[in-house]
This record gives sequence, C-alpha cells and structure tokens, in this order.
Amino acid sequence: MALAYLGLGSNLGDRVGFVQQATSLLGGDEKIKIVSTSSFYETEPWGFKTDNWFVNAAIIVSTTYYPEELLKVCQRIENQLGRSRSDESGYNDRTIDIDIMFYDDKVIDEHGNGIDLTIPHPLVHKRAFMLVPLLEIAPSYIHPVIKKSISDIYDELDDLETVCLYGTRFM
Ligand code: PH2
Ligand code: MG
Ligand code: MG
Repeated sequence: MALAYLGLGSNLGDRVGFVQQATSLLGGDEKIKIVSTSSFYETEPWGFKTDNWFVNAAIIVSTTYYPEELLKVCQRIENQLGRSRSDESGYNDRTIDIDIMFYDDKVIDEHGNGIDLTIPHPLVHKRAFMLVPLLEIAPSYIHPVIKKSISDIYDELDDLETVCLYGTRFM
C-alpha cells in the first residue's frame, strides 16, 4: 500500500463539481481509498493567459496501484470528465486535471512506451496553487528530491500568485 498525493484542478464549467466528481471516481476505484482532502482554493491561472480562474485542491489517497497504473487511472477519469487536449503546445483550459505530485517518497522519471511520468511533479515546489492545498493536509511531508518539508518550501516561495480559500473541506 502506497500513499499518493494528487493535485486536482479545473477552470471550465462547474469547477468545484468536477473536482468533487474526480475525487469520488478515484475513491470508487477498488484499489484506491481517499485518505484526506484539502479545502478548495480559487487560483490565478499560472503559466498561461486565460480569463478562467482555477479551482484547485489536493488529496491524499492510499493505493495498491503502481505509479504507472495510477497515472492511467487518473487519465481515464480526466477523459471521463470531458478533458480534451488540444494539439497546441502549452497549457489549456480544462474541465479537470489530476496530477500525481508525490508517490510515497519515490523518485521516478519514466518516458516512452506511452508513459510520461515524473514524480515528484517537476513544478510542485514552484506553484502556490499546489503547495497551499498541500500545506493543509501534508505540511510535514518531505520532498524526496529537495529534502525539505512542504511548509519550508512554501515559506521560501517568493513568486506568489493569488490563491484564495474558496470552500471548506469537501468530504
Ligand atoms: N494547471 C496548469 C497550469 N496552470 N494554474 C492554476 N492556477 N491552477 C492549475 O491547476 C494550473 C495552472 C497545468 O496543469
Ligand atoms: Mg497540471
Ligand atoms: Mg496533468
């Protein structure tokens, strides 16, 4: 059994509803249990220009899936919730994005054969929209590459985009 730390984000349609549906679809999988969930945050789009602000949250799940299998499950749920990926490079608006931020304390870099997986998420330490929800549910988790806790990484983050509490814990 492993613990995986997932980041959820939506900036299209019923944003809170998509984050909630993604969480219940994950929890409905026989090999996944939801361990904890953060509040919802409304966040300024990071890294691209769009009028649509995000709702972001973080959850911890326990799972018997290997990381590659968990990635496939996340992608299947993204598709199920209407995620479409455009051919343009860069970020796009989306109904739901499910990212694996951490998987136990594993460090993984796997590319090819239909897999594109980097754990820890390569940008987690730079993004307030990931760190702020994590701060609520895993402040003492040690980033296995940077070797610092989530709260220390957050304290040292200088480039703070706007992240507002949007709703309380949802399960
Ligand atoms: N996801 C991105 C790019 N930018 N900005 C915010 N605020 N929230 C996100 O979830 C997000 C983003 C790529 O996945
Ligand atoms: Mg993402
Ligand atoms: Mg993603």
